[in-house]
Amino acid sequence: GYIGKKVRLQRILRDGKAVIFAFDHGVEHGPADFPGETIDPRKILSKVVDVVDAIMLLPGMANLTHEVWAGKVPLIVKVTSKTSLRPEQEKLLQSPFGFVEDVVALGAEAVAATVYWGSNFEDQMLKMWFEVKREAERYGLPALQLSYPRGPAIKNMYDVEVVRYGVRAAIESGADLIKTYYTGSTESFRRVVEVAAGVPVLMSGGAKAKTLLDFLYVVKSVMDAGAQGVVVGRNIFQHENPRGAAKAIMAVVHEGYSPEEALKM
Ligand code: FBP
Repeated sequence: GYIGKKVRLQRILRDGKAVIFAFDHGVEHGPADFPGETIDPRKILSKVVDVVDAIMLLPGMANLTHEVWAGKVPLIVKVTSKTSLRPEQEKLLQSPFGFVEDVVALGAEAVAATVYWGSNFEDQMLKMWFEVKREAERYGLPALQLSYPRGPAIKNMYDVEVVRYGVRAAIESGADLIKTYYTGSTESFRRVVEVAAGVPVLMSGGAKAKTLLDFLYVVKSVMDAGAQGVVVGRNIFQHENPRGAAKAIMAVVHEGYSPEEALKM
């Protein structure tokens, strides 16, 4: 095959690490996630596009905001989603939210898709994932898997054994980048990274932490565990200074700054 996938991956992971700004919450959580001026996607994106390594958007938003991001930062387009308006019993399923062709047409460097491992809809989600994967391979696009174990048999989705299972399943299904949950400690996250067999592991940010310093400790911990970076949404765009928050996270991931040093920047 051609080497496009490798070339594009290098644009995202320039020094082998990456901070990706996730901004797909408008569908998954709805407008309630965007307080104050963060309701204007162009405003929030313009504050971080020259700071982070990549941004992850849904297709419509990527198209709408191209004047803000194009030429400034690599784009990752997510092609699965769901609203939280759907019935409870169907919340463990995401639906197709665009095609790999759209991702290429948007000028993106990678495609992203969610898999809820262990959900009642695992079968459907895998069909979606492999469809994305097949197309992505044809175009030389890396595929980021949001590897989220969630389902009736999973008691604690942050449990290290559960997260490890999701990561193992992600590499077995051909993920080129894996986004998964923090397991609560450096030691346990080291075991998560170990199971990825060299495929880059990025921690999923989660709800806004009490303080930025608290969040930077988590970022530091996953980097100490050998992870390749983080995918962060709310801890950046819900912060009073999104640009400052993004810069501090970058300093911990790329420069190995301590959380305290990063905060002082
Ligand atoms: P956050 O850093 O805000 O958690 O963003 C990461 C993310 O995975 C988004 O890509 C996604 O929209 C959201 O979290 C989903 O959150 P959840 O499934 O936990 O409601």
